[in-house]
Amino acid sequence: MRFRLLNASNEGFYTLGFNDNRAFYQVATDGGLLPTAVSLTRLEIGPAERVEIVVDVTSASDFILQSFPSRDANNGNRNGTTTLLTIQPTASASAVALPATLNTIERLAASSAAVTRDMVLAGGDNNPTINGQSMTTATMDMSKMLQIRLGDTEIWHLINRSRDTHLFHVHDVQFQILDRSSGALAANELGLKDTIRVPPGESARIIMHFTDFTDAMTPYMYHCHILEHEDNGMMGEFLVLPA
Ligand SMILES: [Cu+2]
Repeated sequence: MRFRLLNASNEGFYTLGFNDNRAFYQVATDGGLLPTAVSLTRLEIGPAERVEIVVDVTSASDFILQSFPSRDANNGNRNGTTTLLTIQPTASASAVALPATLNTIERLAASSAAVTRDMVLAGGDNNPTINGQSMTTATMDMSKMLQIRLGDTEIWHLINRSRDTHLFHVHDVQFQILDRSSGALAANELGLKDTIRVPPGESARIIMHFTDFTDAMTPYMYHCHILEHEDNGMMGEFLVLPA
């Protein structure tokens, strides 16, 4: 059975798994299917992230999709185990093999980027900033928006200098995660994303290609998807302009 899961919490993280620790497959991220299914027993999902999983529901007895205690102590810490869904298999359930290849995603090379921008995430819960700026309605200023040229590939270097985990979210495009300061990317980070977890003290680079939707008057947003951070100004805007 295939499940589409959205973490719609304002700030809470979920560490998903099953009560009998059965393995399941993650098959998709925010922006669609992964190249191949990834076998897991636990899957962390932050605010606004989406995943799709496939689980074999042939079973002699009921089993439970639950959230386990989170390792993320900074945001929405969940210490307990929470029941999310009890699955009651029926006799007619039968297993089907997953395809070996789910999707073909051409990896964007760092060398293809025309522009690299640093995005320094700093401040506390009440005064979070991106590159020293806190966006409020008073500071919304068309002349200060990032300007992105249609057709360009850009790298954004997300540098977390705060004590919180942030969920950096970009409108308009899906991006690829290029790399992380913490080490090699996990197999389930090789899909298309629009929201990325950046833990405190770490950095990550994302790469994206702007192929459509120019408008000189209507900006897109980028922001932390922890709503308390977003609402306190951890947000910025960009315009996509004709080349
Ligand atoms: Cu944040």
